[in-house]
Amino acid sequence: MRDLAKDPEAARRALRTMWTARRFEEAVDQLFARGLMHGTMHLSIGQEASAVGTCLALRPDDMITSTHRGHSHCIAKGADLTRMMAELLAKDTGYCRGRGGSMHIADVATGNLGANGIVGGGIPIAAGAALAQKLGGTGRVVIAFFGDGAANEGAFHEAANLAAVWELPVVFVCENNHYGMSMSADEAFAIEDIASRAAAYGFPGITVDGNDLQEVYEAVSAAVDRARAGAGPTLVENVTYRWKGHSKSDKNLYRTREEIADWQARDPIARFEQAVRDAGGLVEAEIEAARKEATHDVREAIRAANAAPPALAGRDVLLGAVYAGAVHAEVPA
Ligand SMILES: Cc1ncc(C[n+]2csc(CCOP(=O)(O)OP(=O)(O)O)c2C)c(N)n1
Repeated sequence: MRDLAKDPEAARRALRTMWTARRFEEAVDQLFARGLMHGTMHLSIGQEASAVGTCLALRPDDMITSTHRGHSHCIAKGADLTRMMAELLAKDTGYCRGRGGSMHIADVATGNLGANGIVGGGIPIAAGAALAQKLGGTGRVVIAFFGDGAANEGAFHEAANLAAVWELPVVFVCENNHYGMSMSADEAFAIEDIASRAAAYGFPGITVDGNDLQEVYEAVSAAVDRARAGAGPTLVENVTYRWKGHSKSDKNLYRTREEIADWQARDPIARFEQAVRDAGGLVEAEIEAARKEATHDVREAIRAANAAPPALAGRDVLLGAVYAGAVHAEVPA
């Protein structure tokens, strides 16, 4: 298995992508605080190794489905930063022409079948997409990203069962960040590892340190190889932590400052940088360059998105994006 920290090209790409995800979310956090961004959003700061390690194990034509906490998944799969930023700033050049916001970014061109505001909603979509790949003989694999809370949804269990029975080329990637809103996973589960649920459906499950890029990459790579070989699904549980609240309305009253600080000390990006230093994959100036490039890319995305025209509003525009033509024509004024 490739050692990402030793491989200069892979290390550079991984660092730049993790920093881009981090800087993007720090920027939208600030834009929101300044009243320049509306609605809500869910930040995945602290979870970057899960998104990036997983997508590094994919081919460009493989696919993902994402969640309400999906910025880093979109970025790791190759989404255009300016179109993402434009979507969050309600601009006409956004992925949904500014009508969807943070939770509705889909980018079929990079294999991203969409974020999803319905907890667990992306899991059956991934299984369905995997069925299409199997029937079409495309050799592509589909990743379903979801949280610990989603593992208690019926959608997870139904999709897991069908994927197992039909040996679908899908990998279930559970990002166990310890909370579903304010509900601690310790209270929501009577099992130690969410990965153990795979056994109930007859496929392998593995729990890894989700803040360790290499561990995530290795586990998902093995699962992707298995799926591509026609052997069916795997459940990979990435144990991680979100530093910020659940969403913009979260007062963070259900966990302690000490707990958050403890996890911040396990920052997945700082850890990988240290691994790269130790392995000699990149010199300090190259590590610094990856950080700077990410900061620059995010600034450019904000600049370009700010300059773009606002999303169009009005009844016809909005209904036109929801209903097919014939149905639209019948909606009374
Ligand atoms: C079907 C459904 N139920 C409830 C909600 C409200 N809701 C939004 S996010 C969330 C928690 C999800 O937790 P988890 O799956 O662990 O993901 P995380 O937020 O931790 O990334 C809930 C209950 C929803 N959007 N959809």
